[in-house]
Amino acid sequence: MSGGENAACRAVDTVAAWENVRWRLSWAAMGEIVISERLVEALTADRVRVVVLTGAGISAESGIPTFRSAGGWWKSYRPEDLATPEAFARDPKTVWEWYEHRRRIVGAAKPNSGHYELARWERHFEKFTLITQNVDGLHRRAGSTQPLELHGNIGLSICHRCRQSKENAGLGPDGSIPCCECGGLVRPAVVWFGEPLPPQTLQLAWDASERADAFLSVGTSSIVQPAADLARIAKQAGALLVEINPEETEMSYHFDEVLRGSAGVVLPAIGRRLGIKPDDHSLSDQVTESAGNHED
Ligand code: BJW
Ligand code: ZN
Repeated sequence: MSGGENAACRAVDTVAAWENVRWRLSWAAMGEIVISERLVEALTADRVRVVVLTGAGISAESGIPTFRSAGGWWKSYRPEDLATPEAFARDPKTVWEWYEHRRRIVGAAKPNSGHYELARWERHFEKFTLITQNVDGLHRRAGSTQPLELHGNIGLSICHRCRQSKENAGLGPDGSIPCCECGGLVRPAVVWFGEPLPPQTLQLAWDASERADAFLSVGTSSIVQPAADLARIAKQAGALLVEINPEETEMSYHFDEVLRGSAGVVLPAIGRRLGIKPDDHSLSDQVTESAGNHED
């Protein structure tokens, strides 16, 4: 096929893809979440491997601010002042104050119906991987037992120099920065820009994405790497790619299905369509209440 024909085919594909998306959007605008037959078929296939990647949007309905949408942290603060190793080296107190403030928000928050639905999915699907960019621990509190936390956990702390874990560390009442025996400063156990993700966790996420039959991207702007790449890996491997987000993202066009709505509404709607029983989730928040990562 000539280059010109290739371009023409791509143009037709583009129009068809946008028609598809527009059709879905028009339903969403009418307040109805349309779960396509294609998605139902994919999720009910024998031994289907389901991967879900979540971002800050799934916790928005729990009252935790996102980073980039309306009211998000990066609308009022610069990431380079709060979420880089350079910022911590320059002004550890300001960085700690931001994280202490966020720890208080997370501590007061409760998982929402989106988190609980995904905990049910873990029990429902034989092969299910939950990957999250969130550091708030709400998936565990909702009952998910093995979320792959790509960006760490805000409730935990480590030494910035020797990486040793530290129990219950935080800013002192006088504003002093917690210190390690090695002389290094203690910091929240999260991944900042320019830092590598925990290699084992990333590898597990990568492997699961490579093997996924259905990959659902929930409440993320799909901007931050390498997390955003997982959808691309899944697509290359032939997975059905689904985006759940009330807003369009820079990556929306690459998804096979776009469900415009909040995670707390759309995920349970999918669950109902699949016949996944809404069980009593009042237990799980009590069982895994601690901010720690591996309590179960
Ligand atoms: C709803 C909703 C509702 C609202 N329901 N949805 C290639 C090109 C350019 C740069 C890079 C590149 N590769 C790597 C980089 C650098 C960088 C990067 O990606 N930069 C981009 C900004 C371009 N990446 C890194 O530095 C990463 N490290 C790395 O690559 O290391 C390499 C290395 C190897 C070896 C040695 C050394 C280095 C690290 C990334 C760390 C990200 N950290 C943060 C903050 C720290 C944790 C914390 O304090 O919480 O993680 S940044 C912030 O963004 C946070 C999030 O986890 C992450 C993703 O954000 P997310 O979840 O998508 O949130 P939002 O706000 O963006 O989107 C929310 C969405 O929800 C919106 O779309 C809403 O519409 C939606 N929504 N309500 C459903 N009810
Ligand atoms: Zn140390």
